[in-house]
Amino acid sequence: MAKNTAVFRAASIALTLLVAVVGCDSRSETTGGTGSTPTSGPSAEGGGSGSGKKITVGFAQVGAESAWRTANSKSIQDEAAKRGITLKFSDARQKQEEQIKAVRSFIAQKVDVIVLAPVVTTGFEPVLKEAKAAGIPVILSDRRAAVSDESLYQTFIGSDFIEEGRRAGEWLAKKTNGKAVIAELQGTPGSDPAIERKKGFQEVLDKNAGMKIVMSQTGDFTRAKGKEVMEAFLKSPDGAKINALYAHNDDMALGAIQAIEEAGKKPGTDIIVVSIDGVHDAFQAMVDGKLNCTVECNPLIGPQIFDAVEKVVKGETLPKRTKVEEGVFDQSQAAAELPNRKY
Ligand code: GZL
Repeated sequence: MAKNTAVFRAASIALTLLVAVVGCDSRSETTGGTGSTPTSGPSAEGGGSGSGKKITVGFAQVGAESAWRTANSKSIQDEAAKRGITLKFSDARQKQEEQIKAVRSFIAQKVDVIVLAPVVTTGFEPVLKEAKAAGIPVILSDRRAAVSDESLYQTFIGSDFIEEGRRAGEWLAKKTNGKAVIAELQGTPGSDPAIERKKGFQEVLDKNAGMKIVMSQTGDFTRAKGKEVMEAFLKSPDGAKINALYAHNDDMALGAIQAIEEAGKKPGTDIIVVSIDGVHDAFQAMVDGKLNCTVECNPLIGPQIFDAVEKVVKGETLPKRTKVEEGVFDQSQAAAELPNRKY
């Protein structure tokens, strides 16, 4: 009798262990901003690396600061689920130390590929070296990291931010016949998009002596901060002279629009507003006549990211840069385009 009980107990322990391993392997996992214990996401089938083994990807996302970022995260999570790839997702709440912690956690978990959207360009080289030393390839998503050794990442998949800044500047130059007193809401200090969107816009100012930025400050890509900074701009001594706003993203522009209205001015008329991203609410603001132009920055790069992941897992070499195509939209196209917007 005792022998049968021991055999039964051993069998039930083995069975429990087997279920536990299968159960946690077939779900995508999401870690909160603190790199906390992953919670399970949508389950998924398939996603093998060709050798039958399921691919596991660690994704260190910037945060959830804007509608663009929300759409970007959804594109990546949906695509992983569609391909049956296990996604360990970390939201760093725009804090670099959280992103570095997440990458280290992915290394410790021995994921197959790490995808990183670096919140700022500097300070990631050490952890990228740790990933390389661990034999885990890294793909840069959305934003670049400054590295002295290009072998620290496989490819960068993102937009041409300098071109986006140029397009915003050129549209404004045309709209104002090259004469504008401009307030600028910059993105996150030290981030790839903020640095390069400013650079591209400045190229146009250098060719139009009548266009001047009279005040410039970061709104950190958020609607709340964009409103707060624009309120301060309007109350400043030169505030009454502002007749144009250049915002590095739509969320800051939408916050600024609220501030302009609360100051008793008409956004889109008294102050021409040009921004970047092309999110749904920006198109609605153009239909409402409050925003004048948005330069598209496509967040829906999930398919490109996982095409690259699957190639890297197979050992293929990728081009160092994978460009994302995008356009420019103003009020003349807003109503027709609004129903087509996917983010
Ligand atoms: C651009 C992306 C920027 C968006 C903002 O690729 O990094 O960050 O323009 C987002 O909306 O917060």
